Amino acid sequence: MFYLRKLICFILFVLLFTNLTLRIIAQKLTNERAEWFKEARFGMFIHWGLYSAAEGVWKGERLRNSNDYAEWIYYRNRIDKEEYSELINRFVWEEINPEKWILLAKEAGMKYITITAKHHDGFALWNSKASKYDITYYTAHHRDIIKELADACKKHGIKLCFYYSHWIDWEHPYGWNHNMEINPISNREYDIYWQEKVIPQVKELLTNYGEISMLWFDMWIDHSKTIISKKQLMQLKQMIRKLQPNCLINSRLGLSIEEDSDIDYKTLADNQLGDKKEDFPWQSPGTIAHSWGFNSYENQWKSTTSLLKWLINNVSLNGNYMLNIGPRANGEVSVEVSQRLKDIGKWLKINGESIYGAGAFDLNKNQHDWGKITCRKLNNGNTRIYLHIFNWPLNNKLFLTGINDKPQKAYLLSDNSHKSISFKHSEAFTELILPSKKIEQLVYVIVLEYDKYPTITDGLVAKTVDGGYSLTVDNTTNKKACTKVIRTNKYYGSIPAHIQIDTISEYSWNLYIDEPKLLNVDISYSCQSEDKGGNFIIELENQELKAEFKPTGKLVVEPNINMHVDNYKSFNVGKFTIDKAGFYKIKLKINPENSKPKFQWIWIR
Ligand code: JFZ
Repeated sequence: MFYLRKLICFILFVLLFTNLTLRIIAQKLTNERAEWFKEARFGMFIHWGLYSAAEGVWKGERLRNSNDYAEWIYYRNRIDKEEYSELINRFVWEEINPEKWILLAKEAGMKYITITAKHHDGFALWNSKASKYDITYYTAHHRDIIKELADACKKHGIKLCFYYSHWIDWEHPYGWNHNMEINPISNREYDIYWQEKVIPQVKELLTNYGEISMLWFDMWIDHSKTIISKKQLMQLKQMIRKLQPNCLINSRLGLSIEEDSDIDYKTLADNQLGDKKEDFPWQSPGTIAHSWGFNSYENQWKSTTSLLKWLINNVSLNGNYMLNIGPRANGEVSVEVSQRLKDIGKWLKINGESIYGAGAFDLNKNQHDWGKITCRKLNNGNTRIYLHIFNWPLNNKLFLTGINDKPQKAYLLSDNSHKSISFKHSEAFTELILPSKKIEQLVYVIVLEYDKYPTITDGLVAKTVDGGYSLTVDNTTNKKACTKVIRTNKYYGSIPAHIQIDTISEYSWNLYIDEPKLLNVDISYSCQSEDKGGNFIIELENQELKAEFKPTGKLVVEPNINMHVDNYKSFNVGKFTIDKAGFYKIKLKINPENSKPKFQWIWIR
């Protein structure tokens, strides 16, 4: 009996230990594999295939459904497979040169490319032994675009990655297409597709084209919700690990990084900006207009500055950005696309230090209204903080709230001579006196050099560009309050974020005020009650301002009957005197009585 218990304990211990160590090792390897990816930060997505020749139109009819993804035309416009494959005849082969795409990526400052080796239409851009539905067969054995790209990538030092549509395949009789939600196939049938197309094709891609840096799968729902089984995904993943152990795999394989720590990075939804700092690698795929594949009806182009800010935003949260080009069937990249990429490249040539290999700093992502911060630790123990100024202050004074250490030096990244920018520092506040703005850079970057990794004072409300403090329902120290914030997009978002006050409540904010002054205090709320009653007190140390809620009534948002919302109005409640610079706590105490106010913000300046 005794021995049996000992034996069971021993077995349990071994199981637990090996499982744990294996998981830790897996995570560690994952991180090492993804080092280049974190360094790279910016990549090119290329959507190119038979659909490129349709240009978003089929037999005179534009893409069906309100969705303009031109690479979906086969499915959306219910095209016959043989007719669809005739699109190959529109390709202008003598003009097609994939090396040009690689040169464009290079000029744009991108470090890797991801080409749609096989998209949902099932058509392979390489010489595939596993399926005749491929480019070499249809071009009478003349072209293998994947091979040409692999050579160009090698020549120009760009990492090569493949998009492979594993889940959806409209060409194979047993590949998934969404109509199978009403006309299902069996798991056994799906496995025929899996074993005779997916597994051999991915094997070809990982065997015949040299080093592949990542595979970008595209199933945006979890495997539990569709036909693919976890077993099939594991089979695919294990084969990839065996063939190319350094190849990254994204979460759109259909396994989340939460379910499987061996997945290398998380792919957000299409054009979804990062919103949260993460410690694992992640990426947003983005388009410059809307469609991924070439669409002749495209007309809403994002500006170069928006795209650049998107890249900066992601890096400031430890993320990557992969921006798409959809070349035409003659290989041409439209000028709207190439011009934007070249302009981003020009910016990166000068300012790339704040992007490549840089990452998030510890301050709150929305701390400052002037822009975003990235950070880099140097080998000698020094740290550089990069302030990306999206909104240059009119008075040329830049306020940085929350860093406790004094920088050793400040300069503009685009200034070759690194001429010092003057600044003052006290406690948790740094004020920079910027040179007057020139208009050469889309976004100016200021470098702050520290002789160590600077510490922060967390949770301070930052001084805004115009010198005030905005105390909101989101930046209160009362964490619970933030979860009670009411946001609604009703009536074009005309109802601001607020907290409904039903009982006696208290909120507080921490500030660093950098100079003695008289501060005006305003509060914004909505109060529907006509009854007298309900009051609030705003306190700063031993000073207090007291007032009663006033009815604010309703607001007609649009000149349409019945479109009325609560009216949020700002009221001045008095002044606070600040005798000396320092840390302060501001408290708001609300007694709603019958008035049931909705609190929005306090503004101090
Ligand atoms: C997929 C593809 O269907 C599309 O053609 C393109 O290749 C894009 C990059 O990826 O599109 C998606 C991806 C995610 C969602 C919807 C469509 N999603 O999260 O709902």
